[in-house]
Amino acid sequence: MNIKNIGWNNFFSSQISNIEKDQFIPARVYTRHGKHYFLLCEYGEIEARMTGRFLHNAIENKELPVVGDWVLVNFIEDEKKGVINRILDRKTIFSRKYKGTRDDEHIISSNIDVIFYVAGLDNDYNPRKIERFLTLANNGGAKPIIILNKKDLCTNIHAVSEEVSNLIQNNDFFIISAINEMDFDFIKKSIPSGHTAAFIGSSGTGKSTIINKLLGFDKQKTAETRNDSKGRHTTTNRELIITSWGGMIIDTPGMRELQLWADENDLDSAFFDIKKLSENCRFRDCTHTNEPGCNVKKSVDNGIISNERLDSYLKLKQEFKDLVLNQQMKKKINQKSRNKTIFKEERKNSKKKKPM
Ligand SMILES: Nc1nc2c(ncn2[C@@H]2O[C@H](COP(=O)(O)OP(=O)(O)OP(=O)(O)O)[C@@H](O)[C@H]2O)c(=O)[nH]1
Ligand SMILES: [Mg+2]
Ligand SMILES: [Zn+2]
Repeated sequence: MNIKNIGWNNFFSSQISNIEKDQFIPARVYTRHGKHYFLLCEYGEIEARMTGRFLHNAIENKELPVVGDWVLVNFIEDEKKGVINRILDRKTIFSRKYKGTRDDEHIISSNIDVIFYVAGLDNDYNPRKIERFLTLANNGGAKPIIILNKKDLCTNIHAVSEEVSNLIQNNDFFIISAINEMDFDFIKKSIPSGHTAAFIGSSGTGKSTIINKLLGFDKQKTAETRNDSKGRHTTTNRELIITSWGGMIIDTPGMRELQLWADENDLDSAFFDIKKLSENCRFRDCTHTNEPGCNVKKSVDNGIISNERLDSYLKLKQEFKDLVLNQQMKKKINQKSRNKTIFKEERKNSKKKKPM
């Protein structure tokens, strides 16, 4: 396998030292089952695990490989097995916050060029979810594209289309019916050979159905959407699939929530209209809640932006503030933990050096 066909380029090759070149081969993670990683490399598909040291030193979740990552592997050719030594820096990521109290970054996939957010035009459609997605996508560097699926179940396509086009600025969006659509060229064109796209969204919105149509055969299992909020979670694993035209696709399990993982600029670019309007607020640090001379509030009263959009912005802003605070606290804890590991290793090494 020529690894250039699966996304290998200068960004990654420039990260490898000459010593590493002699010891390791680069490989891309295409799926993972527990501690078993399945990789693609010049020798084809191989299975790999992490070194004990790697696992031991990984304090944060983002320090472990995810689907899409490029890793350096110590490859044992006879066994077709490898040991992962390190992860190469990621070019792009799509992350959310781990649900619940564990304030950790959850990288859903890495080194993706495009990220498709699939929403179902049945009961899943919610413009607030699209705003949230765009904020997260802005953080990771991949190009966001929105697919509104199940057009056949929607009676007010015109209104939805108008609403979404007001939310997305220069980003693309498509309204489709995956079960009826014959031509998927518009999606294929966004994933040229050597490029990688990930599909994300709630369970049952049709991600796997779209992927099967793109592939031309039913590779991914699909199942009827449940009518309650639980969803079915038909896809249970992330997997990178190489298509016949050379583009790569990552299917992901449905997500109920996209908790914020972003920085302030990401929020500003997703809410570009609010950002612009706020330039004319009387106070520079206006919170757009109850200050006099707030141009954002005035614009809500004048119908320029909706109250829901402003609420959504303020909610994300608060989430962002909480995230920053928690991160500062966590950084301190992690640093302590790292210092402890370094201290232990130093002690171990100094013991080894002692003469017998
Ligand atoms: N009516 C209608 N149903 C669709 C459309 N696209 C997909 N479906 C149906 O929606 C259901 C869920 O589709 P999946 O492709 O399994 O959804 P998914 O997003 O992969 O779900 P998870 O794997 O659970 O995240 C299936 O029964 C599909 O046949 C569409 O355009 N219209
Ligand atoms: Mg699926
Ligand atoms: Zn204001």
